[in-house]
Amino acid sequence: MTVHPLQSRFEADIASAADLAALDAVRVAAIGKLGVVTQLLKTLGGMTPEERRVEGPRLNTLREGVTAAIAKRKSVLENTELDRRLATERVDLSLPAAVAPRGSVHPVSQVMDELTEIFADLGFAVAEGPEIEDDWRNFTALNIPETHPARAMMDTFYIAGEHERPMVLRTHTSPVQIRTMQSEPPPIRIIAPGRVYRSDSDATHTPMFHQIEGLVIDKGIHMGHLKWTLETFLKAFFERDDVVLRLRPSYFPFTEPSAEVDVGWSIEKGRRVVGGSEGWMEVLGSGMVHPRVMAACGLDPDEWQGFAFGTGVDRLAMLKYGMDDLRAFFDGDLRWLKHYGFSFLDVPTLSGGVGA
Ligand code: 2NM
Repeated sequence: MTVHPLQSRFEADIASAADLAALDAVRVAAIGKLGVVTQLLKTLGGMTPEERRVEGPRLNTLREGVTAAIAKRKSVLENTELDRRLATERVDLSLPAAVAPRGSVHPVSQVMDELTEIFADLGFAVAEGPEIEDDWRNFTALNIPETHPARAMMDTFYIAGEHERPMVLRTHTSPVQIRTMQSEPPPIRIIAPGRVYRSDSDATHTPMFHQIEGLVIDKGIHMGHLKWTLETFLKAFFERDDVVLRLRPSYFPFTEPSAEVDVGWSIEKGRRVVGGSEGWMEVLGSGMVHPRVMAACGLDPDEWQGFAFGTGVDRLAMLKYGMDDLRAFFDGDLRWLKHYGFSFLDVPTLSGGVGA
């Protein structure tokens, strides 16, 4: 059998097809419905048997050869196309991920996270409670008498309502400690961070602010445990080993004895920083939980002892990060947030060590 003279022409056309479109044009011209080879195959019917015996195998071989050559060339061209795309459509992993503006963490959230992290390292769990509290848990259970000025209309937001007992916007997170003592058996080690409300508004007071309180209840707990815990916490929080504490005797209805806690400050590069003891500033209130508070929560004060402490999260944030106007915290000004805000995952911990 001789090779059809058209075979080499089509093979040359196929080999020189530069892309898939050009190759398809060759396919249509050769073996498409109106293609040359298809038309030639149709002429077989009008041939003599002798002519057909020569021409039939030759034309079939031609069609098969062209079909196979096209398939082979097609796969080569497809691979070339894929290589080109892989080379040119590369993802540049070195480009910064965020094209849209990135958010930042509010200083209050940042400090809340820092405090939570530090106390978690010390074995404290986080407890939460409602911001609308009953008057009993906010005041009475905490040994705050009916006549105490903190209960006055001008100091506390009362909620009129269907409740038998008056409801208030909690003035501290202490009612969360009350709830915990009522519902969980000791030993207790918790912190209660959250929003609190007082009818007060000037450069250093906002009607809503943030507190964190801590409570430890166990057997044989004394002021030494309180002092060590607060010292360890303040060193971790201010990220300095030279934090000095001063406990001043004080009075709170819910603790006895009570102590206000000052930290020493000193001047570094013309700025007042925490550390050393050139002067003092108050950062915490604390004391041993009053036996009447224990009893109100159903705990026997002869069996259990505990210490508690409380501080303002906003004030701690101002102190640590050098912000001067408390009102700016809640203005929602994005320029302020951009200036003072934090990036994610930037929280110092006790285990991370000082200066981490
Ligand atoms: C403070 C200061 C001292 C305190 C006491 C209690 C409770 F519920 F255990 F009695 N919770 N928080 C406390 C004690 C809070 O804040 C300045």
